[in-house]
Amino acid sequence: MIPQDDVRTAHRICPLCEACCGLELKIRDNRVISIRGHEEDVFSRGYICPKGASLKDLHEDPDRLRVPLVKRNGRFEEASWEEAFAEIERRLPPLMAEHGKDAVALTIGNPSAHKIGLLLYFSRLAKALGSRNVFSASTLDQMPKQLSVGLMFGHWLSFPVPDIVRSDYLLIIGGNPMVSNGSLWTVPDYRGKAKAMRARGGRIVVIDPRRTETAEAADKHHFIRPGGDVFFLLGLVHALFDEGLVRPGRLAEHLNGMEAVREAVLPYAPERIAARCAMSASDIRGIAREIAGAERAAVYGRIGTCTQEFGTLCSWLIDVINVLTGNLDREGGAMFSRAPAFAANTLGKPGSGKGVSVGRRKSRVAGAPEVMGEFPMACLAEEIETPGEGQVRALLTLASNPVLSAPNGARIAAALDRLDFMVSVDIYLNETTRHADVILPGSSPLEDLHYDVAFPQFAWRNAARMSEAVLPRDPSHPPEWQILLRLAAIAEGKGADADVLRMEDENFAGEVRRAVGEHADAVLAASAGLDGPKRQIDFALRMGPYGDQYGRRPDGISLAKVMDAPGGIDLGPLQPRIPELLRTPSGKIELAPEMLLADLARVDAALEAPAPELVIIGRRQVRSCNSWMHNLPTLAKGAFRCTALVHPSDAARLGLTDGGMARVDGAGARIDVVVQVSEEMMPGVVSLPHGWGHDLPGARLSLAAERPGANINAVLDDGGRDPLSGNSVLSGGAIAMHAL
Ligand SMILES: Nc1nc2c(c(=O)[nH]1)N[C@H]1C(S)=C(S)[C@@H](COP(=O)(O)OP(=O)(O)OC[C@H]3O[C@@H](n4cnc5c(=O)[nH]c(N)nc54)[C@H](O)[C@@H]3O)O[C@H]1N2
Ligand SMILES: Nc1nc2c(c(=O)[nH]1)N[C@H]1C(S)=C(S)[C@@H](COP(=O)(O)OP(=O)(O)OC[C@H]3O[C@@H](n4cnc5c(=O)[nH]c(N)nc54)[C@H](O)[C@@H]3O)O[C@H]1N2
Ligand code: SF4
Ligand SMILES: [Mo]
Repeated sequence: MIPQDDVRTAHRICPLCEACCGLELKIRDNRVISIRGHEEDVFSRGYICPKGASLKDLHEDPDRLRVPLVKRNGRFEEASWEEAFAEIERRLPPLMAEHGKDAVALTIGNPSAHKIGLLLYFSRLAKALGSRNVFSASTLDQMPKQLSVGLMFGHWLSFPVPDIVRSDYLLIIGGNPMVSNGSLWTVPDYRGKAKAMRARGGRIVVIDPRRTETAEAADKHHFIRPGGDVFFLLGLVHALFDEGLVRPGRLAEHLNGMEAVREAVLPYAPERIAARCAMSASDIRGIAREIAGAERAAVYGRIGTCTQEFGTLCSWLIDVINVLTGNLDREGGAMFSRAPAFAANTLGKPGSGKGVSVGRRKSRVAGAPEVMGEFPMACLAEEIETPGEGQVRALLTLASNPVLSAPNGARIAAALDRLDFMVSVDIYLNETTRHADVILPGSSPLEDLHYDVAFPQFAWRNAARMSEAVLPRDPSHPPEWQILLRLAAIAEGKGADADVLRMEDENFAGEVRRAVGEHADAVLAASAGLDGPKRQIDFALRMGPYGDQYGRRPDGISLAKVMDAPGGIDLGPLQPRIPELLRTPSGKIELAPEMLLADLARVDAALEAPAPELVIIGRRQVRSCNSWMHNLPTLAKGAFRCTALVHPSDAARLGLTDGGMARVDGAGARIDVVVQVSEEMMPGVVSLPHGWGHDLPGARLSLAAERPGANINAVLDDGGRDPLSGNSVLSGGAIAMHAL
């Protein structure tokens, strides 16, 4: 029996995926004894998945870096923070002085969205660097959706999400929330919500080249040829017009471009495009009728619809269907959250705004347009390799592992070796950071306070929650926000020992003055005693849509009130927000943005593209997260998971056996995989999870290296991109396969 009197309870929002579950931790002597779902959490209500419990393993992982590493004579040596920053100061500013600011590139990876210090401060660092060469996981993920909602609704983060708790019909395309726990849709316990929806008589339909866990738990599943979604969606929209099913209802007065959409989809009768997406015309028309006929319906698409050649068009068409059927912004349809802080669609003048623009710059080598201030991640290697004015010679990576996460990692790895200087802010010595000259360790999530900046902006319900650090931090280890500020100070020539806290005070004061003008002194006085992220969170909450406005709305919220509420503050179900949410210059929903209509020419050209005999797609798994959680014992145990799922007919044709090894050839490279024969697959399609391939020399991931798995991205072509968003094509690459 563990004596209970010295056990304390702490709460923490899980930073490992977009579901943002509230966790309850039991702690004794500053060691975690157990982690479970926090029943009182107003948002996640006790839900937890196996990854949440792995935060203990992550905290205790002996391979997790705790002190900086500096490479000397080709070998990493432990260094003090002073030594590490001194090394960066010795090498970075001279390089910037000699080669210009664009010579330093910045990559930002997925965990940055889940770490307040990284998320709130990377833009400070990017500004200090002043380089046009910024790359992030967004162009391996959701950039197409950001571009489409930006063009339609006026802001990059105005994603509509299914109002699943009141919906009657849900069409899920290329997403597997049962495993991923939702994405661009913060929805803990999708399983429970889907079950409740079906128990109410609601219907869930899934479109996916694999019969996924989500499909298993749905009413109907249709296979689709990978990359065929744009044809399917155009066919759906065509059918809605063709069969007189267009009824935007109250949205009609807030729309621009309905007629242009009708004309644009005329050529895409389901009968014409059906073969291209490997669905039947009658199924496509049937789905159109079901959506239109349902009382309240929502269409939702995720990774499968983004990581393809027509990612932006797919993302757009999904919301076009939500609009045309009157389901956008209505209860039970696809609705917008109203986040308590940091949401641009709650700030400024309601109802219109500047909208979004793209292509203000072009990448130097490929001429790829900037989107949201970034170039495509798949352009990183060529920017390092190609000599000339503006060549990238130094790189900073923030929680980013492109050697595994981006297509053609071998090329990226070779490019990283050519850099003059590389710094990584990361928690592991892994496939990417092994190339660095200096690694600055980020903190364990348990030692960090947490507030989700992004995810409440597309959540299933409105809420305000905040977590304090659960465990004390080693005082010599700066929090990530201070690491980024110090890097910014070095880039700005203020030196490695600059007073970053004072810089931050000045910065905050400037921000407050810009935001509230004459009231700034009162706000600054009320913020005394807070610093760093906490001060920014308090300001954002108090000036946000539910805020107390520093006393002007006394029943409004503040950071103190949120922290006092066990389990957070519930802010209610989603509410209709159009037109108030719109930030387009017209103040309307732009249903037919010019650049999207123009892109249909590419669709026409691709209509006749023959289907390759065999293609490869990705797959997420419950006990894994992207490229970096394979070193944690509770997740790594059990059956080997990096298997290639192959349909029995393909296995028979290719002579592959269940459990046997096979070689996959694609994009000029090859990987060896373990075969798993599975009826779940669409014939002609192979599924392999991403983020594996932990057998590269020089990494320090002892457990992951025992069963390294194969890297799917090695056999994907880094030239495949959606030209509008710059997003990589990660789905549907042609491969050949034979038994070994
Ligand atoms: N083929 C294929 N490729 C894909 C995908 C796919 O579906 N198929 N998915 C893509 C998607 S959606 C994404 S988001 C990307 C993700 O790719 P990345 O952006 O590279 O993100 P991760 O793989 O999660 O790697 C995260 C890095 O952050 C480090 N890290 C983890 N926690 C912390 C922390 O708290 N602080 C710091 N400083 N560092 C930390 C890890 O050690 C690791 O180096 O992969 C993409 N790649
Ligand atoms: N357990 C776990 N959870 C995660 C992650 C993880 O690695 N593990 N990663 C997190 C991240 S970074 C993200 S972005 C989200 C992603 O969240 P989801 O998008 O829900 O994740 P996936 O499981 O990759 O689902 C994509 C689905 O698209 C299908 N697909 C592939 N190609 C096509 C196509 O051409 N058309 C169609 N219609 N479908 C296609 C795949 O078979 C797959 O079922 O998950 C997050 N949550
Ligand atoms: S679903 Fe996501 S947020 Fe919830 S416990 Fe699992 S990893 Fe954490
Ligand atoms: Mo992602």
